Amino acid sequence: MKTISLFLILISLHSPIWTQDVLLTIGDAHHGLNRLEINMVSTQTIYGFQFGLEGLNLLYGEYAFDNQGVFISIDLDNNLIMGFGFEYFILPGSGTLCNIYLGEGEDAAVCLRDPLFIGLGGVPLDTQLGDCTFVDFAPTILPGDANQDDALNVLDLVIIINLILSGEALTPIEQYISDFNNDGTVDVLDIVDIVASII
Ligand SMILES: [Ca+2]
Ligand SMILES: [Ca+2]
Repeated sequence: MKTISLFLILISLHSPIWTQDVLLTIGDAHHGLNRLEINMVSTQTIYGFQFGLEGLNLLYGEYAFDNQGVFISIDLDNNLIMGFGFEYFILPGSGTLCNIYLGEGEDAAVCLRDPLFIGLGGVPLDTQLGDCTFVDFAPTILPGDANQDDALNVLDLVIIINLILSGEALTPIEQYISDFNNDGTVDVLDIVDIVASII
C-alpha cells in the first residue's frame, strides 16, 4: 500500500512535465539583424506548427531546427509564423526552431501567443509558452549597408552590384538590405539611390 501511495505521489509531482509536449520560448536577439531566435523543447514528433508574435512586426522567418525540408511561412497581416513539411516532420529534441526577422528596429516587449503544434494523426500537442521578453534591437540595419559595418559607402555598392549581376536568388536578408528604395525588387534603381546618398 505504501508503495502504491508513493507511486501516486510521484505521478502527481511529475504530471505537469508528462502532459507538456512542447515548450516554446523566445531565445537570443541579434542586434543589427533584427533577428530573434525561437527555441523549442519537444518530446513529440511535430507535423506542423504555427504561433503568433506580439510586440513587433514580423518580416520573415527561416527554419533552423534541422535540414529536413520544413518550410516557414509568415502571415504578415496576423503576425503569425507557420511551419510545415510536405514529406518531412520535426523529430523530438531541443534547440532553435526558427529565426524570425522583425521589420522595425525598436525596443519592445515581445510575447509568443496562440501556439498550435500538430502531432501524429493531426492531434494538437500540449504546448506551453515561455515568458515575454524585452528585446532591444537598436541599432537597426542601415538600408544599403550590405557589409553591415554601420556605414554606407562604395564597399556596399560593390556587394549589391555583384548580387544583382550574379542572377541568383537573394536570401531574405540580402533582399532586405539591398532593396534600398523599398519597392520590393533589387535593381539599378537601388544602385542609383545609394550612389545619390553617398555623394
Ligand atoms: Ca557598409
Ligand atoms: Ca528596390
